[in-house]
Amino acid sequence: MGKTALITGVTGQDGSYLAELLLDKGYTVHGIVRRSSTFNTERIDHIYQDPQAQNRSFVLHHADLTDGVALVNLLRDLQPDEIYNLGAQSHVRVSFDAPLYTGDVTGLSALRLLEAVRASGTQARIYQASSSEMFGSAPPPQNEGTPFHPRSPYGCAKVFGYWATVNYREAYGMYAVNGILFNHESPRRGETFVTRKITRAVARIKAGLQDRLYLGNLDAVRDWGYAPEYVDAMWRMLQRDEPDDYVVATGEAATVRQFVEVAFGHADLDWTEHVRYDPKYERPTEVDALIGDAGKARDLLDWEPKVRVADLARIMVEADIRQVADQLAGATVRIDR
Ligand code: NDP
Ligand code: GDR
Repeated sequence: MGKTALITGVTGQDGSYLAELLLDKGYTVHGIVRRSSTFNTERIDHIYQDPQAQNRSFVLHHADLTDGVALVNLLRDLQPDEIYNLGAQSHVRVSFDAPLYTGDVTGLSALRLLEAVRASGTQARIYQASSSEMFGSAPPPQNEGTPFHPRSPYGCAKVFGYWATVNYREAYGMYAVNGILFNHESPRRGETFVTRKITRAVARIKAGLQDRLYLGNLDAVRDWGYAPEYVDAMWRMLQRDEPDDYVVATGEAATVRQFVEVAFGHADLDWTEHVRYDPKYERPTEVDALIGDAGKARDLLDWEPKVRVADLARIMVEADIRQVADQLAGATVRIDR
């Protein structure tokens, strides 16, 4: 019998790639989808299985991370082998506008899920989506031993989730791990995160659909990797004999400005003609530089990233150019695999 996994945040960037990976490995995958007045399953429509189909390997359930009873009931019924907690209000800038909501969904929900595991008697291994944002103003390179100094309500919430996971591991002997993932992107990245905002604008400018791109701080340094490779690291963390916490990163640094230059360059555009500053996109406190040291993941998980930032920008620009072309042709918009 194959294993069973539950993914929260299955409709997000990482959830969609992780669902594909686990299905390929023969898992039965269950995902939590929150109720929305518009469709929010675009990233997983291509793997959707009809509720009437026999022997489904991909099953969606309506639930919400803020509803602890729903989580207990679901876990009691499913008794999964692995749980990946990817659900979150994941936008750092938005967390300053909705700090309490972010604290609840992104922070407290990690604890809610751990308690639901206990209450339901599930023996599942648990992955918590921790973040390099927890390091905040701690100088790079950051690794598993770097002290946290979060710089946003989102970062604070993730620190709470991190320690709740460590505490449940120590208190109850749970197999619970933190993946401390640095920024990772793809053609499925949400349109308001900076890389996708840039690559989507490049495609639209190239097609004559827009002329300007307004951005905030171009000096921030990030360590950008490729999302499909990062979900593989998540899976590897749950296959070890002992639970532990791991940094996942490329170790390569680039500024937002450099990403802009490379992305516009791929489409033969001069970025200085199109990019303008809008202070609206600045944060009250910024994270200046995140550059990860993923040596532990390399040594213990045998995990190594292949896609570097220039390739990543190219992959995303090309996908957005195809998507804009599809839109202009009136075709069904494709989600790049
Ligand atoms: P996304 O923003 O793309 O996806 C977030 C997911 O969480 C979506 O499926 C969303 O549902 C779901 N969600 C939001 N609120 C709730 C809720 N109340 N109940 C249930 N589900 C909810 O994030 P990513 O895929 O990029 O990231 C996955 C996780 O990894 C997140 O926890 C993020 O904070 C963390 N992370 C991400 C990094 C990155 O660079 N991408 C780096 C480090 C950590 P809906 O589709 O309905 O909005
Ligand atoms: P981040 O990603 O905050 O690192 O969090 P984001 O892409 O939002 O910002 C990266 C950097 O770009 C600067 N920036 C802008 N950002 C946005 N979104 N929009 C702009 O117009 C803009 N202009 C400049 C930002 O100031 C920042 O320095 C992401 C999320 O996926 C988190 O969930 C995850 O935990 C971390 O990565 C690791």
